[in-house]
Amino acid sequence: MRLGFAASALFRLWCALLAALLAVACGPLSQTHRDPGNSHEVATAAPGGPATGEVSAEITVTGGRVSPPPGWLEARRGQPVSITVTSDVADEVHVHGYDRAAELRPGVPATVRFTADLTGVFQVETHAGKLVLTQLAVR
Ligand SMILES: [Cu+2]
Repeated sequence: MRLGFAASALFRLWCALLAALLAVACGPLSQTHRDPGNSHEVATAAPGGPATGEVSAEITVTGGRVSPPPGWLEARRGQPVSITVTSDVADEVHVHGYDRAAELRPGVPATVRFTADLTGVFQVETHAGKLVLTQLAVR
């Protein structure tokens, strides 16, 4: 009896913990949430040149539609990345893994800039609209 109670209390504690973890999984102040994605596909991509210049993307969100349609943004490790997003509604753009975010005001372009020092595939999304803007592949 005693053991059963302890076990169920532990179970409930675990559930609460898990729920808390899930709740913050995509919050603006969340810890890095890295999506491994199809990293093997990236590995088979054609090798790029030296890490020079800036990799940049300009993305527009209008009426819940992403333009250009979500694709890949490829960068070499160490390359500077610049992602500019213009949304017709207030939102937040978030680069997973790098955990960079920028506030989006309606019609005002916002740019997230960082150095691609982590390899992998990272989703770039909006939080309110829950739209995938692009996938950043760093190798
Ligand atoms: Cu996110």
